[in-house]
Amino acid sequence: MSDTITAIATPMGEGGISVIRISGAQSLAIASVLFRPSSGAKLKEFIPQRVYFGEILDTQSQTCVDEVLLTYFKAPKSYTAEDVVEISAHGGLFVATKILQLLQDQGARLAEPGEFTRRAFLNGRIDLSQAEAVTDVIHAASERALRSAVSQLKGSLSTQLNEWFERLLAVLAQLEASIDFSEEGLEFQKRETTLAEIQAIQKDLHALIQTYRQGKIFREGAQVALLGKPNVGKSSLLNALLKEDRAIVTPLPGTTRDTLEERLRIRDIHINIIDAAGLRENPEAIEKEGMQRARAALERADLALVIFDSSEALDANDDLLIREVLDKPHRIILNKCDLPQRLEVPTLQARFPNAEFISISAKNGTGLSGLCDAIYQFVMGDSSLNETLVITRERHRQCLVTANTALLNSCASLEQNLSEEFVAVDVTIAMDRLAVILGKTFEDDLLDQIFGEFCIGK
Ligand SMILES: Nc1nc2c(ncn2[C@@H]2O[C@H](COP(=O)(O)OP(=O)(O)OP(=O)(O)O)[C@@H](O)[C@H]2O)c(=O)[nH]1
Ligand SMILES: [Mg+2]
Repeated sequence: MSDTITAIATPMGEGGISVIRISGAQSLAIASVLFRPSSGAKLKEFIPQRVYFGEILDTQSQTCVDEVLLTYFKAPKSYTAEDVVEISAHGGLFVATKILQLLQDQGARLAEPGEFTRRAFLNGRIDLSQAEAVTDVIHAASERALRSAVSQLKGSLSTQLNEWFERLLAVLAQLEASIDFSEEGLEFQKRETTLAEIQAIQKDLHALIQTYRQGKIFREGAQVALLGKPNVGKSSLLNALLKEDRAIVTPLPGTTRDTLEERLRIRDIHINIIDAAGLRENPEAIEKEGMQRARAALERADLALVIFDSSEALDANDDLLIREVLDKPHRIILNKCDLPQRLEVPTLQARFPNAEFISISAKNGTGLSGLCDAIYQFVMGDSSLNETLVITRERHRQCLVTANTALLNSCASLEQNLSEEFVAVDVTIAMDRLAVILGKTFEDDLLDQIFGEFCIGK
């Protein structure tokens, strides 16, 4: 049986209330040593899911530490599926820490980060993808991120994966029956039927993998890089979008040397916007390093905002830029629209035949709302995806990619008339990967990694 753990569940600081949480078989016994309900109720009279008002007593000095509310959740109807007690004290760091210490003195152990949720998982109340969704809910910084996290928490992903798992299990059972009775020349299910079923699952699974780009952007925010040759106004644009003087702006080319990353909110989404050194040919030594960082930012970016100075003619440095950004999703920004225009727009349009061109002035703010709309539309992508299931984690994507390959292999084996054993091996691999996402099978290392991301008390 696991021990009883405790932690402060609210942020470390001053606030309205602090919640101290206890979980494990001894929760109520430990709490009741310190708690004096004003109603005079006895421990065994405590009714689950009911809130009791009373005092926490320092047992040594017999003094009142604080007036608190205590809630008792009886196993399995609690967050961890164990007996849980939550004490809501006044929101001060000292008082919460004092109560935490008193609980430890009575034998509760300080919880590790994420240990409450880990217990909820180990006790089978939620699966691993739901446990991961708990941190996603906590870290959600936008409406869309929150919606997808809550849907995963409620089991939308689990339901889909479990359905595929069960269908593959049925396929596997048929295959194994055919293997066992192959001597007798019996075929339990037509190979075409098995093939059609695996293909149907593979198709849907592949579609789910495709949602990762969108899902990751929802969870982590899109990476948007500002790129252009020196002096086109990248840093000015960053400052204009942030509405603060964040980056240094000067009339000298080569002002920005390092990359600078800031968070920007556009309606209900957030993006990480990166200002970088200008790209140009024949850079000096320091510039070279800055340009390397700019290229790294481009590499990581989901979207490149490619900036040109519309008051100047195109030159070799613009050309260098154009070659480097063509492979990335991009939008073309023509800055300095407040100055006389000298840029050969048709020439540029020929280089970016399908791109959207947005004319702005970072200096006086013209066109910025249109630019924000374009970024927003890029992030939201194909709106048909918005309400359906998305995957948001690299761990899930990797498992699904392996499962997808295995299913394709099993289809190939069926089509080539190979024996059922070959097909079964690949179906098993696919099922195993689905099981890993759900945490039906797991290694402790993986749990340490997942729950290590949590805060203490969650
Ligand atoms: N008139 C006008 N000037 C601008 C505009 N945007 C930027 N500038 C000016 O252009 C010069 C360069 O601006 P920066 O924002 O430093 O350009 P940058 O692309 O970050 O330059 P590097 O960091 O050197 O690569 C500054 O003098 C800005 O004031 C604009 O929209 N209109
Ligand atoms: Mg700059």
